[in-house]
Amino acid sequence: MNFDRSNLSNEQLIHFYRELLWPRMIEEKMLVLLRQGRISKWFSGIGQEAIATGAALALDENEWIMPLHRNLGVFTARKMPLHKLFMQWQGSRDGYSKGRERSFHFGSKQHHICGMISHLGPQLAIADGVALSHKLKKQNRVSLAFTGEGGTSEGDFHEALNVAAVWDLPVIFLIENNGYALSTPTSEQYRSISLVDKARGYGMEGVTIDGNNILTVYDTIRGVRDYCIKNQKPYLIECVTFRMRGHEEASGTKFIPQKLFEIWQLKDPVNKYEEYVKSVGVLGDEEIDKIKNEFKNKIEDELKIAFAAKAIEADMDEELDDVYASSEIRRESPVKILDNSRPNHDSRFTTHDLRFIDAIKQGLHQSMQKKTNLILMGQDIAEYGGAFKITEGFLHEFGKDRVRNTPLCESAILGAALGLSLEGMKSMVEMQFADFVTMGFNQIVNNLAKVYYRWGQNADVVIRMPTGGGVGAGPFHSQANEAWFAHTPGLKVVYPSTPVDAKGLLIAAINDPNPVMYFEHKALYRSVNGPVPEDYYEIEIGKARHVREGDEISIITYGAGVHWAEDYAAEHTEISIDILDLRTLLPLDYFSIREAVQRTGRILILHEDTLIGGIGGELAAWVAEHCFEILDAPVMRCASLDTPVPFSIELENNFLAKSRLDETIQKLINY
Ligand SMILES: Cc1ncc(C[n+]2csc(CCOP(=O)(O)OP(=O)(O)O)c2C)c(N)n1
Repeated sequence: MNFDRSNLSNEQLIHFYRELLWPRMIEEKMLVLLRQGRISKWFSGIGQEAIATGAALALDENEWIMPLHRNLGVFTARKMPLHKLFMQWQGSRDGYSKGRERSFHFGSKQHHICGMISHLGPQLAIADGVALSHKLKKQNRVSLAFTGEGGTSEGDFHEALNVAAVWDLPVIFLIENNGYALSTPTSEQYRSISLVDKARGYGMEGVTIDGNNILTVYDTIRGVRDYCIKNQKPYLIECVTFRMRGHEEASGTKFIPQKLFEIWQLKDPVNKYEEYVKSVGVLGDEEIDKIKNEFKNKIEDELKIAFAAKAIEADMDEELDDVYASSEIRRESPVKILDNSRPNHDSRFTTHDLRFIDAIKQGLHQSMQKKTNLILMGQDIAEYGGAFKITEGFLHEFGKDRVRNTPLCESAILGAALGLSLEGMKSMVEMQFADFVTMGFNQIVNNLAKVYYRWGQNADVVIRMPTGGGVGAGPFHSQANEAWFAHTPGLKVVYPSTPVDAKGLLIAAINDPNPVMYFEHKALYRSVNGPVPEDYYEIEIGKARHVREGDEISIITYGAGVHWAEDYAAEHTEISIDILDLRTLLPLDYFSIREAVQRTGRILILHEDTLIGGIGGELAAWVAEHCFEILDAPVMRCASLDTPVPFSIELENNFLAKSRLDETIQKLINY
C-alpha cells in the first residue's frame, strides 16, 4: 500500500492516525459489550474505517454527510461525544434519538449528519436536496452520501445520481464496495465491470480508489470536493474495501471464503497506516502506545458516564408531542386565519368568484410571493405549467431555480425535498397524479413522516396530490389513496372540497413545518366555483367545516363527497340532512365529529375511497366508541366498491360511492 502524504504536515498525519484508530478501538470495545449483552446489535465497520474517517476529514464541518450503518468514523470524526453515542446505542433517553432509534439510524443537525433509514438508498437523494440548497444560495459547499455496493442496485441509487447529474448538483456519491451485501457477492449484484462505470451512464465523472488507504481517500475526496464546487457537478467515487466481520454480529461470515479474510487482513487500514507513520518517523512505538492507552482510558471513562444514565421511562404526552414539529416555528409574519367552520360565518374578507383550480393556483402563487425559500418541483410544471396547468406562468415570474421540472423520479424528488428542509428551505412537490405517489411512497411514509420523531429534523414539504375518479381515467389516474397516508403518524392529510378551503388550506400547508399531503380532487377543478378572499389567508389544518344544518341524519364526508351530499340534500328536501366536511383527515377534528353525532344521532360516513380500510372505518369505530350513548342507529358507511377503479364510465359510475348514496341514506333513516 503506497501512502502519499502530499503536503500534509506531521501534525495532520498524527491527527489522521488518531481519527482512524479511535473508531477501531471503540468498535473493539463494542464487540466485547455485545458479547456481554450490554448492547443488542452491532454493524461492524472493522476493515473499512479509512473510508468513513477519510471522508469526514475531507469535508468542512458544516457540510452534510449521509452515512450508513457501518460509518462510525463519520460520527467520531464529527466529534460526537462518545458517552452520548453509547447512550444512543443503549437506547437511552440522553442519546441522539431519545431512545427512539437503534444503532446508526439517527442524525444530528448540529453535526450536519443526516440519519439513515433502514432502506439504505433513500439517503442518496437527500444529498441532492442539500446540494440544491447550496447551489441556489450560491454557497461553496458539497454534500456527501454513502452507499454500499448492494445499495447501488436500488432504484434510489439510479434516481439520485440521475437527478444530481441533470440538475448539476455538487454531490459526492461514495460507494463502499466491500464485496458482499448481507451475504450476496458482487457477482450476483451487478454485471458492470466496475461500479464507477455507472457514472458515465449518468453523465458524471467517477473514480475507483483503494478504500483502505486513508491518505488516498482523504486526498481524493478533498480534490473531488473542489471539482464539485468549481464545476457545480456531482461525482461518483468507488472505494474498494472489505468487511472483516459479518453483516452484523449475529449473521457470521461462513458464506465468505476464508482466504479473503487472510488477504485483506494484510491490507488492514489501521495497521497499514500505523506502519506508515512509524516508517516516516512521525510516530514511534512509545507515542503509539501512549495514544492507545489514552483512548482505552477514555473509552472506560465515557462508558461509565453512559452506564450511569437513568433507565428510560415512557412519557406518553412527550411521545405524542414529538411526532409533529410545532406549527409556530415557520410563520415569519402573522397570517390571517379565516374561520368558516360554521354555516353563515361572518367573513370580513373581500372575495371574488374563483374555480377550485384557480383558488389552488392563487394560494400557491401568493405563497411563492411571500416565501422566497419556497421551491416547486414536479414533472412538467415549468414551461408546460403542470398536467393541470396550476403552475402556468410561474416559470416566467419566479424563474427556473424555484419552478423546477423534474425527471420522472418521484422517490428522488421527495428525498431532495427532505434535503432542502435540512438546509431550512421549503418545498412543494407536485405529483402529476396522486396514483404515481407509489413511486415515492417509501420516502414519504418512512423518511418524511418519521424524521422529526426520530431525531428532531422536520420535513418541510407539501405534496400536492391531484386525486380521485369520475373522470373516466381508469385504474391508475383515478384512485383515492388518502387512507394510505392518514394511517401514517407524522404526516398531515388535508383534503379541501371548496375553492375557499382549497386556497386557505394550501397556504396553511405551506406554512406548516411538517410534511403535508394536500389532496385536490381533479373532478372539482373546473366544476366547482365559489367566493374566495383575495387576501393571503389560512384555513386551520385539523378543523372540520359544518356545511349544512339538519336534524335527521348527519353525513360526515370530504372532497367530492361533500358535493354529492349537498346535491342529494338539495334534491331531497323532505329529509333534514346535516353535513360535515372533514377537510383534514389527519389530524381529525373529533370535536366537530362529536357535535355532528349530537345534532342527529344518525351518522352516515361517505367517501370516494373503497370501503375496506378506508378512513370511514376509523371514523365509525371512533363514533361507536365515544358517542355510543347519543347514537340512534348504527354508524353506516357509503364507499366505493372494493375493486380497482374501472375505466368505462358506466362501470366507474357503478364503482363510485355516489351510486349507492340514496340506498344507504334510506337504510339509515328507516333503521
Ligand atoms: C430496502 C432494503 N432491503 C433489504 C435490506 C436488508 N439489508 C440491510 S443491509 C443489507 C446489505 C447491504 O449491502 P451493501 O449495500 O453492500 O452494504 P454493506 O452492508 O455491505 O455495508 C441488506 C440486504 C434493507 N435494509 N433495506
